[in-house]
Amino acid sequence: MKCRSCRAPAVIEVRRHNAGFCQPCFLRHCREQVTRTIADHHMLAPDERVLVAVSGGKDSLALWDVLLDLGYQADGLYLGLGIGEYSDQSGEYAKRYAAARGARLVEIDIPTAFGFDIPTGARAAKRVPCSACGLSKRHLFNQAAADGGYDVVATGHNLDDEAAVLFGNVLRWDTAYLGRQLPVLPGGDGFVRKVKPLIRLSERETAAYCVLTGIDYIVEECPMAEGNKHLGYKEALNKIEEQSPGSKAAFYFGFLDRVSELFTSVAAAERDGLRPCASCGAPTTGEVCAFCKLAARASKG
Ligand code: Q46
Ligand code: ZN
Repeated sequence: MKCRSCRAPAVIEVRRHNAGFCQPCFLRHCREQVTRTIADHHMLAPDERVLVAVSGGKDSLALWDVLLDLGYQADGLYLGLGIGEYSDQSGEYAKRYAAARGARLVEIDIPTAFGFDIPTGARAAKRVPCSACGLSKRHLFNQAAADGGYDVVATGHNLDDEAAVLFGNVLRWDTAYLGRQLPVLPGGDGFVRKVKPLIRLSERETAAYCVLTGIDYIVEECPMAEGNKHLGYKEALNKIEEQSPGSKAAFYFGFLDRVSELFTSVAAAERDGLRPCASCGAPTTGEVCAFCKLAARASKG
């Protein structure tokens, strides 16, 4: 197979685009997809300060790398979740990348800063680990970005992630989640803007990007992910994609272009009811935000 752009031998085939790419043209393709996403959704202005949520995995490191290459002022934020060896190792990958690239990495270790780790916190709050983890990440990324004076938080969600989340939201017809499942969540009311610049790249493409640029990333999945619904949805969509390449992109971008607007009012209504958390000041619907509740339950053990 030959490269679609320059006819040199291809190193990767992207069936969704019915195209092969050589190494330089593939890396350019990745940058172009991100540039197009940022422009289409008005994600970032050139002079804005970006905080990239970095896990040490392929998606977040590829995102950070592309944003730096495109000239954005992008710092990384690594959250230590206290998930045993997995957290120790993923933190090392994040730090190694930052050092090699001469980029700034902000680090927050949840056990050190708040006195609990995600598995313990989840047990104490009777939540599944990914739920305790997800709410902690959302809270702490937002807080760190606000405290550090960043204009925007960027996360490495890729096309496979977004299609799988959409699949789950549609299966349950969760209209509030559907209204919030956007590539850009606007800032205001205590929220820093959140953007997902990798939605036009698949998981396989972000992995190839890292391999072809020599970025070392943690390959192991988080041990808590095992058996979660999200992985099941991904597998189901992978089967469909194998039979008809392009299905995931059609499903997700069709939703963004033609359907998502129908649900944004449901999500907007939710935002209207927000007030500052009595304990930390973060926007919440209750008296105390979900993160402060989790921290309080975890400290009682
Ligand atoms: S880190 Fe956290 Fe993920 Fe691990 S506990 Fe679940 S949500 S699986 S992206
Ligand atoms: Zn709070």
